[in-house]
This record gives sequence, C-alpha cells and structure tokens, in this order.
Amino acid sequence: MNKLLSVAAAAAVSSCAFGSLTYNQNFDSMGSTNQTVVGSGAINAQGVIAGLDGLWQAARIAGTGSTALVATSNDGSGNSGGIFNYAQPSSDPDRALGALASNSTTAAFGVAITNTSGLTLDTITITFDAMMFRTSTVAVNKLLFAYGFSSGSATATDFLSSSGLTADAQGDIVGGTPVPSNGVLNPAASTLVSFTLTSIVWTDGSTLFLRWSDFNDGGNDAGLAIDNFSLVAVPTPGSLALLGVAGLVARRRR
Ligand SMILES: [Ca+2]
Ligand SMILES: [Ca+2]
Ligand SMILES: [Ca+2]
Repeated sequence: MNKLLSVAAAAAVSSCAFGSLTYNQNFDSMGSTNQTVVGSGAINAQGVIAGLDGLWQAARIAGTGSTALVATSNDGSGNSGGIFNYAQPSSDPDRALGALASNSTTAAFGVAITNTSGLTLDTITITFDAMMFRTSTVAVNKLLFAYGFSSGSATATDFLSSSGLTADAQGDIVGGTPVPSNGVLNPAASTLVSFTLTSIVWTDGSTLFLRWSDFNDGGNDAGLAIDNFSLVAVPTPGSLALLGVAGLVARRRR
C-alpha cells in the first residue's frame, strides 16, 4: 500500500484523515475516581496519567512535596496543590484535567502526539475549553502553554520541564477575576480557546509536545483545567501538491 494512502490506519488514538492528522481528548474516560500518575513525585519526574490514552503526563515542577501526584476527582472544593480530575459535581461524567498550585505541589501536565501521517505537517490548529473550578484570592491565575518537538531539545521524559519548548500565550489557560473569599465556582467557568500555529515543521515520526505549567501565585490559587481538546494538523502546500500528484498517479495505474 502506498505510504501516503495508508495514513488512515496508522494510529489508533490520533486519527489521520487523508493528508491531515486529528487528535481529540474529552478526558471523560477518567471517570469520577482518582487517577494515579505512576513515576511522578520528585521535581520534574513525569508520569502517565491513568485513565486516559497514555499520551497525557504530569509532573511536580516545584514545591516542597515528594509524594506521587494523583489526579484527584474533585469539584473545585479541594485546595491542596496537585492535579485534578475535575467535574461539577464531582460525580458528573463530564471530566476535565486540571491543576492547582501550592507550596508543596506546583504541577505541569501535557500531551505527546507523534506524527504518523507520513507527511511533514506545517499548520496546527488547537482548540479547547479553558475552565476554572475554583477561584483565586489575589492574582489572576494561569496555566502557561508551551510547545516543542522531539527533533528539538525536548524529549519524551522531559517535555514538562524542558526550557526548549516555545511559550505561546495564545494557549494559556487564564482564570477569572480574584475574589476575597475563594472557593468552588459552581458552575465552573468555561472559555473557548482556539488558535493556529503556522510555519511549523512537524516531520513524520517526530513527536509534538504540548504542556501547561501551573504557578504558585500569591494568596490562594485557582483550580484551572482543560476540556474538549482538539488538534488538527495539515501538511505544507508543497506536500499537498505532491500528494495530489501521487493520488493522480495511483488512479492512473488502476
Ligand atoms: Ca469532558
Ligand atoms: Ca496558580
Ligand atoms: Ca498560592
């Protein structure tokens, strides 16, 4: 089978339509139970978040604690630092992946997606819901977004801490206005974020890393989260032209 025509079968998780790569995650497979992050605990030690597709990881990037992270099922009432399996109420099947920072635990989470399309991908559109389940007292909190590739300085084991990733505020998860007496935000706030990265060189076989890093702000921190994540990547116009020629040749040979 022609490699260019085989992309649809290339990935179970990242479905590849003809000439593009699509990946979606709604986090609902976590259910309403806590999810382990085996291997995390020490600063910058990454672990895979259980209950998802194996592509999402989390790490403690700052803080005095050393116990392994747990994606804790919660509605925003929790004020201990860590990562969270959020829903409102906490038994609701519509889950979101979140974080809240403290002195003991400031976390980052992210996803590693490998290009199995057979093409160099050039333009990436990312869409998600930026959510807040718990308000902050003093500062507008953010989960800072950055991206990078396995062909750069980031590896699969350090992309949550690598300085080689490129920060881009378009992908930040930004919380709402602080309130003097903070707590659960019910219903959770949700803002649609959508942006496009252009002039990307995501070569076939290399991995795209996306991360969101928390920060221990002054006062009590917000519980921020991501849901309904979608990524669509398309090849360079040159690749598309080649694809068109290849398709034409394939048809003529029949
Ligand atoms: Ca969800
Ligand atoms: Ca914070
Ligand atoms: Ca704080």
